[in-house]
Amino acid sequence: MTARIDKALIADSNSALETALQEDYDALGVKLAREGISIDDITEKAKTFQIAVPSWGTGTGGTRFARFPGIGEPRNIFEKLEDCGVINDLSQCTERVSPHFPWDKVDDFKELRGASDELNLKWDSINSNTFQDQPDQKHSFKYGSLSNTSKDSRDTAIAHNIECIKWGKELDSTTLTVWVGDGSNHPGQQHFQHAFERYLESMKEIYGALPADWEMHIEHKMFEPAFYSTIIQDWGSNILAAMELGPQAKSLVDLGHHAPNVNIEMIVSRLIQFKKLGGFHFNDSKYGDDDLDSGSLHPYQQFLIFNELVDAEYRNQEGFGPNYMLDQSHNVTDPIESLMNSAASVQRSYVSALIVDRKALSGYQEGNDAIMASNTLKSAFTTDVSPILAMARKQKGGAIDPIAAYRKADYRATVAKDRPDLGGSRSGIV
Ligand code: PSV
Ligand code: MN
Repeated sequence: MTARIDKALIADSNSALETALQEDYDALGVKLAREGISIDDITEKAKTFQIAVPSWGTGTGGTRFARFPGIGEPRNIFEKLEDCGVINDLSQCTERVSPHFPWDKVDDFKELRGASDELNLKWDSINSNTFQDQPDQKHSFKYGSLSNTSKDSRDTAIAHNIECIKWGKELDSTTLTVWVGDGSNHPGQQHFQHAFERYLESMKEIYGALPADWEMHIEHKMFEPAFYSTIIQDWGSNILAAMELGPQAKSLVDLGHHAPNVNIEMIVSRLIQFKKLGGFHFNDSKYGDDDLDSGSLHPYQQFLIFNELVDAEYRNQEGFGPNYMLDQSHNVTDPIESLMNSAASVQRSYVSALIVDRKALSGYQEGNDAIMASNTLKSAFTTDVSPILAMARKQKGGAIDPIAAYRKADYRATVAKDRPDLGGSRSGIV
């Protein structure tokens, strides 16, 4: 069985909202036309926007204290895919799924390809996992993986990443994302330089196994699980590693992986400038790596990041084409609802950045008119582009109001019948 949202239900849910949407769209069209912008051109661009869904985001998240699973949770990658199919059917901007191995490992990758084809889904970046030991693992990652002092542990981590590339090829993916939790918990525990040398040596072996059309994305994170030092703790170590490895290695920016108040949009600009921006893990954060829903706390920061991205797009910046992906933990919401909301929130930032008056902004920057430069950005940010997002979804066959249509479909209750609670882990971060 393939669980889906009935197209008739989407059409029915849309019919009640269509008149109001058209009125709002026309009114926004008049406002944008005054600024010399064609709303239909922006809507066409909005329709091209895609952001990948992380397979693990479809399950209820948790903290190290507890996890409170909901009903009808997906129990394996096939069921996770079904949920991703629902998200894309309603949102129409999430046609890619990013798997995490070995969590999503299957015996038959052809079967998995068949399942994604049936749901009109494609595969995004492959995430390797060397931050936990597998049940039959001989050489532990307790003291690190790619940078472990033990060659056996390092070799185990290298072999896993190379296997991930092999599995990724079966899914037509072209990116490997490497995030490691390697680091130390005590001052003096680790020799910083030697640990980084070991990491780079291991990464070079994985890089050597990359097909010519693949990229390797390195993800930095300030802390956790190592709380004193982390091997790739910031974008500095990240870009150094990417430069050391070669042109196929780029940096990935997870919004939650920085110290509070860090100017992430400037990091993004630097990575663009040096052709090292590989991609994003979008989420929001108040304290640390909270993995809150994208744009739920800092929508202006998310917009400012897209201001840099759209600027690079308009300038046809060489080597620019980052992967967009969500990476969130949904502890108290239905993951499908959070993922739909977040995808739309990131798409909103993109669309808002599209309506920035770039010529005027450039003039204010050259003339050092700080107030007007800032107001130019604010003007785009405070323009409500919701009608463009809804129209883009509708024109692609999605829902004007994805959450309302999803709730009307009663999807969770329906799939819960086929997905009994397995009573698995109720604690820990997923
Ligand atoms: C680490 O916190 C991270 O952001 C990495 O992207 C992992 O692959 C993911 O979360 C899941 O643990
Ligand atoms: Mn991440």
